[in-house]
Amino acid sequence: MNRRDVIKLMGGSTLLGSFGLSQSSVAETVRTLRAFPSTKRLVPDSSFQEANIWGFEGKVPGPELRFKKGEWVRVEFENELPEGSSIHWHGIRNLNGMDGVAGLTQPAVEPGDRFRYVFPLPDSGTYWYHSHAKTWSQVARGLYGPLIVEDPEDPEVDHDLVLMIDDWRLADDGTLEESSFGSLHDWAHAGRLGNWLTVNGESHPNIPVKQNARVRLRLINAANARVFGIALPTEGTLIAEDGFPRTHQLVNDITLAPAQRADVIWEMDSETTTFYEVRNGEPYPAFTLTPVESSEPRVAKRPLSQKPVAPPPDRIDVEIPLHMQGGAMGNLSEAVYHGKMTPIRELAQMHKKVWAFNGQVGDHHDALATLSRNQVASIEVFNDTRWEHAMHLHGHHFWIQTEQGEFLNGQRDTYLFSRGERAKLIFVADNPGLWLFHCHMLEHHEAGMAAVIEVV
Ligand SMILES: [Cu+2]
Repeated sequence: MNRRDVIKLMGGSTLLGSFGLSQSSVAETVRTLRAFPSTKRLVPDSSFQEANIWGFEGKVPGPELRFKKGEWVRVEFENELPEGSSIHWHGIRNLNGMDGVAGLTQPAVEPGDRFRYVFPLPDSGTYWYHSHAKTWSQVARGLYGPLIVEDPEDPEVDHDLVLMIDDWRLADDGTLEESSFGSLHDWAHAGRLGNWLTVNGESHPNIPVKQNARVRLRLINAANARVFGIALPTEGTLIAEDGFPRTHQLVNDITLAPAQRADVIWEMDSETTTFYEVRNGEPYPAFTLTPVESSEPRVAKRPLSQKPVAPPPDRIDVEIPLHMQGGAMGNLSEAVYHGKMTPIRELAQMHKKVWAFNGQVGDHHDALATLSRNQVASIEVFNDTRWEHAMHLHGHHFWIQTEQGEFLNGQRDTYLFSRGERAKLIFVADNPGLWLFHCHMLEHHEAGMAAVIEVV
């Protein structure tokens, strides 16, 4: 498939037809999300400067969008940024034309322009939205927010807390460090790692919670490249990952790669409790829950009821080998770029490309595979690099089968590959369109870790 075919397919897709709904029946309340530059105090000390950020409605995170399963999202995106942008609805099994990937499912929305996103929500869970144009810069500047989809079967809780975790790279005066945007060193190593942790845009926020409350923690990793580990002070029950239900499991800590989410039910007592980030050096306080007295009744602490977890398919129709190579200390000497075999030195210095899939510098143009609808596909990944990668498939959730043949619990949309790891990402290709498959370490994506999977 070539670029012309991609455009033809985009033009030919009918977004609403497959849902049997006419445009008029969905033209209801429309929420506006404007993206524009703003400022924010990231270091809460007046001897530091405010940072220049880009935010939805000028905020980081952007407004919390909360819907019920089956409802339609209607968002008018207005771009008041100095460059093109778009909104991707991460983890939503979306209509392809609403997936928000600039350059693949839509053109970038240019400054002063607008685009209306209209799509249904087939699944409940914890999701998020973020820019999908020049993401390595735009997401790092703050263009993200939570998207929560409620379900009547959700466990009853006293507090439903969304916790969006990010690391910012700040200069010594507390402003955003901008000179290192686009650093080839970052792109070839672990990506843009920050030096300042925020939760919901605040440094170590203190969140009031009723004594002895049952709390749902919706943890979301919004960082460009940092893998977080959040230690729970006492055991919690992990009920969902990447929005999808999983078999309940008592856990003491949560690992979250970029873009991953985890839903945990946690019982508060009457003590002030701090949750620490523990995967990146010394434990660092992420957020604190402070008990408040309240005469309001608490929800009954019934045993949590288990939502059904879909078993993996018992067949594979299409195997898609994916050899990931490149990066610093890697074994990639040359790769195909724009149809031409190119030495790695030239790729890095002339084009800022340092990663390859199957010997090809990835982009949005060529399909890695073309699948017929409802085929069961297995992306058989070999991470032949010295770096971790958080691989994200758009429009679908996959099962993960380890090299030993075991399936991990549940389904995810983003999976963290360790160095040298082999695993299969298995999914039912039930959503037609052009779907990006890429590393969510956003610098890796830009530097070559991207492919398109086409479902016809
Ligand atoms: Cu990566």
